[in-house]
Amino acid sequence: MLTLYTHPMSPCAQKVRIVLSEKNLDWDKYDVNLPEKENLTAEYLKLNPLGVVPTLVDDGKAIIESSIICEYLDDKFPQPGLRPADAFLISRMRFWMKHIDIKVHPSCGALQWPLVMAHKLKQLPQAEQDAIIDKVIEKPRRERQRRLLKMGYDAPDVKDAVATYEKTIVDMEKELSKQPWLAGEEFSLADAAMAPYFQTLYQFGWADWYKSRSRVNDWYERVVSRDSYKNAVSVDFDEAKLADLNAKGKEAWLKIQSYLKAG
Ligand SMILES: N[C@@H](CCC(=O)N[C@@H](CS)C(=O)NCC(=O)O)C(=O)O
Repeated sequence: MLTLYTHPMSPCAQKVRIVLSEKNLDWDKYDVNLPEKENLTAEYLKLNPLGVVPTLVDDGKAIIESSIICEYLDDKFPQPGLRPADAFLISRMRFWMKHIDIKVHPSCGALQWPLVMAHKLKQLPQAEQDAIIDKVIEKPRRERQRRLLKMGYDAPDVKDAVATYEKTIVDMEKELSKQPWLAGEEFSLADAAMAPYFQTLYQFGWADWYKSRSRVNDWYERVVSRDSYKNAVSVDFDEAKLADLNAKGKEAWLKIQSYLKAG
């Protein structure tokens, strides 16, 4: 039996949920309470020493890191396959997955975290805020969260995140002029991995960012219309939640636009 430790708003958990759904697998869901830092409890750290979601537990064995989980699922449950047949296209698929892990994911964190996570922490006394951030396992993440908590959208991380997203969208527009999906003629793990990072733009009301790029916009529309996306992502965003996130994203969008304009 498969159990996924997840969170509705986590893009890297969403990508695993898309893959589970593409493969029509049965799985149990455990929602980890990230705002309450359940991910840093001793019990959860036994499963995932990095203290993050997602974690997949298969037959008692924990698999961590979302891209590795996606490849594990494709190895263990090969039908339908989510990797291209051609070795070069597999290399392209892995390029995108690596780019997402290294660049897009932290950028998404910089844009999203001040709007959804920092708010709760800021209600605590300063010493408690510091103590919570001190427990974050990975140093780059810990320091990023500290900066974002203190500086919000004025943190340098946000400016870098905007540049990374912009370059990613431009590069995708180029790639998608050659082929319908990021790694060729078929939907692959690369598309499953990228899609949640566009959910972030959509949910905060920043869709104009990609809508002016016709191929990227068309790609995302095709992704969103798949059952896997509806089951894995859209299901967690009802109208009330989207309205709340849209409202939270309004002021941030002005800042993002000013960073885009400044280049
Ligand atoms: N490289 C990891 C990143 C995981 C990650 O950053 N997860 C976030 C949610 S999207 C998390 O658990 N954050 C908890 C925290 O920052 O305290 C993966 O791809 O699995």
